[in-house]
Amino acid sequence: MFCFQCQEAAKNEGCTVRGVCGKSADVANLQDLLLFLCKGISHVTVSLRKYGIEIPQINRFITDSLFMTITNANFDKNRFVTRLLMAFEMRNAARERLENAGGDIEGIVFDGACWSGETEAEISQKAFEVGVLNTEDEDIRSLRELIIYGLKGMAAYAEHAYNLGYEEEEIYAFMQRALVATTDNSLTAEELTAWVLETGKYGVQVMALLDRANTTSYGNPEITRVNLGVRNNPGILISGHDLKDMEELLKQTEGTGVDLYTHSEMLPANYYPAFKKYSHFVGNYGSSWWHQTEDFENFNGVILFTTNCIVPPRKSATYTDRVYTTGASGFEGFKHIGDRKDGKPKDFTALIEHAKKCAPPKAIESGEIVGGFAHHQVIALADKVIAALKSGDIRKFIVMGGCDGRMTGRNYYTEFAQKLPQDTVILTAGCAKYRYNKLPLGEINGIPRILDAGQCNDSYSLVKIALTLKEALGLDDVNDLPIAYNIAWYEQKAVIVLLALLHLGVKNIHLGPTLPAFLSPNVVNVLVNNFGLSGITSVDEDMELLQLST
Ligand code: FSO
Ligand code: SF4
Repeated sequence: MFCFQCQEAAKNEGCTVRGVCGKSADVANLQDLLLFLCKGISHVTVSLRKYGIEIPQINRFITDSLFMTITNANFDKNRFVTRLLMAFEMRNAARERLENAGGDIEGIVFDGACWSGETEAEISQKAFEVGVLNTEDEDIRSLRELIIYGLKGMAAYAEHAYNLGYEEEEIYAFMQRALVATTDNSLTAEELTAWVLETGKYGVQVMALLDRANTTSYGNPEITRVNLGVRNNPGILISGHDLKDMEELLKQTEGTGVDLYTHSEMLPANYYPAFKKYSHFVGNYGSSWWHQTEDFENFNGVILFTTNCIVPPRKSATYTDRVYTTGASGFEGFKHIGDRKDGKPKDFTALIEHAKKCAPPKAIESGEIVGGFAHHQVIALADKVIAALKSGDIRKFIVMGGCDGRMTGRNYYTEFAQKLPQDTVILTAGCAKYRYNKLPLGEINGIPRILDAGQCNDSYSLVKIALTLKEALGLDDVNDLPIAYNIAWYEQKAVIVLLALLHLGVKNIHLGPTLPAFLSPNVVNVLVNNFGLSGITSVDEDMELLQLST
C-alpha cells in the first residue's frame, strides 16, 4: 500500500504498511483498485455523453465509491470487494451501450476501462500496480492526486445533496471528466494545474448545491444555544455529516423514550429549525471525531456513523457492539444499516431497540455553546457587523475553519484563538472548531467572538458572508476585506474547500498543522507564488505576520 491523502500520513510522507488511521494494506489496495475502475468507467461515460447518454446509476456509483475511499470513512474489506464486483458489472454494461450507440470502444486504451480480475491473487496484484506511486513524475503525481482528493471531497458533498433529492448532472460529468484527465499521460503540469483550479470551481458549485438542499429541506440555521449536558433516558449518538439520516432517525426515535444527541460534525444539526422542534433531541455530546474512543465509552448508548471520521476501537473498548454505520461508512465489527429502497426511509429499528436496553449517558460536560451563524443568520446581522467594522470595534475576522486531528501540534489552534486580540472575531466551520469553541472568548457589541457556520461544507457560508461584506463595504477585491485565513486540514473534504477558496481568488491562506504530503515542492511553489499559500509557524510569529499582535 501507499497512501498520503490525509494530514496524518506517516512521517508526513505516506503510510506504507498500515494507515495511521487504522486502514489495513488490503483495504488500501482495494480502494486504489476501486478508484482505478472508477477512472475506467469514467472513460466510457465521458464517451457516452457524446451520444447524449447519461447513466444516473453510474453517476451515483462513482460518487459513492469516491466517498467510501475518503480517510476513515470505510474500513470494511467486504464492502470494497462487493463494490469492485458492481464496478465490473456497471462498466461492462456501459461499454455495451457505447458499442450499441456506435462509439469507438476500441479507442479507449485506459486499462481500467476493460481490465477484469477473478481470483483474489489477480485482484491483489492489480491493486498493487495501480496505486499512487504508479505515476513516476512527482509533480504530475502530486497534481493528479490533488485533483482526485478534491473530487473525493466533492463526492461527499454531492452525495449528501443527492440524499436530499438535489443533483446536478454537470457536477457528475465534471467529476468523470476530471478522473479521466488524471489518466492522461499527455497532460503537462500546467494543464493539470488548470484541472486543479477547475476542480475548485465545481467545489463551489457542489457546496452551493448542498447549501440549497440543506436549507430548503430544513430551514436556515439560526442562532442556537446547544446543550452540552445529558438527560436520564437511554440515548443514540449520531455522528458524521448526513442530515437526511439525522431527519429520519429523529422521526423514528420520537416517542420511543430514546433521546438523540449529536457528536463531532453533526453538532450543526442543532442549528436547523426543522430539527430543533423535537423534544427528544437533547444537544451535543463530547468533542471532535478523534475523542470518540473516550466519548463513546462514556455515552453508554448506541452510536450511529453516517459518514467519517471513524477511529478503530481499541481492543479494550466496551462500545464496539453498540456502534452502527450507514451510507458510505463502514467498519468490520460494527453493524451496517442498509440504503433507502424504493423511496422509503432507512430502517433504524434495530439500533433504536438496541438503545432502549442501554444505560443513559454519563454526564461529561454541562452548560451550552452558541452556534448557527451560517450565511442567512450572519447576513441578518449585517448592519450590526458592518457598524462594528466601521467603528473599529471589530478589527478583523479570522477564518479558522477546517478539521481537527490528533497531532499534538494542533494545540496551536487553541493557543491562537486564546491569543487573538479582543477586537477580532473567529469565523469557523468544520470540526476544527472543537479546538476553541468552548473557550470563553466573549462578545463584541452582542456579536459572539466565535461565529460557527456549521459543518465543513458550510465553509460555503463563510464565502457568502465574505462576498456580502465586500459588497457592503464597497470593495473590489475579496482580499481587501479585513479577513485573514488560518485553516486546519485533515482529510479530503478540506481539500475541496481549499480548492474552492483558491478558485474564488482568496489569497494568503495559512494551512496547517502541516502542508499536505501529496504536494511536491514544485506544486507548493506554484501555490505559494500564485496564491500566497503558506504553512503555519508559531502562534506568536503568525500573529505578527497577520498583523494581529496587540
Ligand atoms: Fe471533520 Fe472528519 Fe467535516 Fe472531515 S469530522 S474531519 S474535513 O470528516 O469532513 O470536518
Ligand atoms: Fe495514512 Fe491518511 Fe492514508 Fe490513512 S488516509 S493510510 S492515515 S495517509
